[in-house]
Amino acid sequence: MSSDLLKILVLHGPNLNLLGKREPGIYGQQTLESVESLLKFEAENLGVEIFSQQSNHEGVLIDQIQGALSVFDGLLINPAAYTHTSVAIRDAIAAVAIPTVEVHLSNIHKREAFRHHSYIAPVAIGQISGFGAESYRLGLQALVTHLRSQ
Ligand code: CA2
Repeated sequence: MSSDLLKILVLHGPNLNLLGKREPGIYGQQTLESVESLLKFEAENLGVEIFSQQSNHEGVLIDQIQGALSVFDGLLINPAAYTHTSVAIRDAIAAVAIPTVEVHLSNIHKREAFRHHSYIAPVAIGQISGFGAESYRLGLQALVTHLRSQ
């Protein structure tokens, strides 16, 4: 990665590797690979660099967040089910204090009550939820706009 462009870490939480392969009625037809392509295209348009990783493991996601300190300027994260359970991921984001945008494919506020609460939202700049893969593109745009206005 060159040093002058904004660098964005994109993290996808558990089970998102199944995108496009299971439950298309809830999460859509697009695979994680196609979400990645869309994000790469948008990153090029915006003139930023992105590095993406999916993990099914909370500790791996926390290691990635900790490792982002002094390396990445922003974090775009779909914490998936950890959104609703993980104080540890929230603490990691708060500790590194890297501007963070939380994204969700589905509208978590329209779904089961247990999905309405996010541990991540209070440590994020904002949350985008319910636009399918477009949530990621909107999230990246919002994050870059925020970083450029700092
Ligand atoms: O809507 C979202 O993006 C979620 O973060 C997705 C999580 C869910 O637990 C959150 O409440 C909302 C689930 C990710 C699982 O993804 C799958 C994709 C295809 C098939 C099965 C699971």
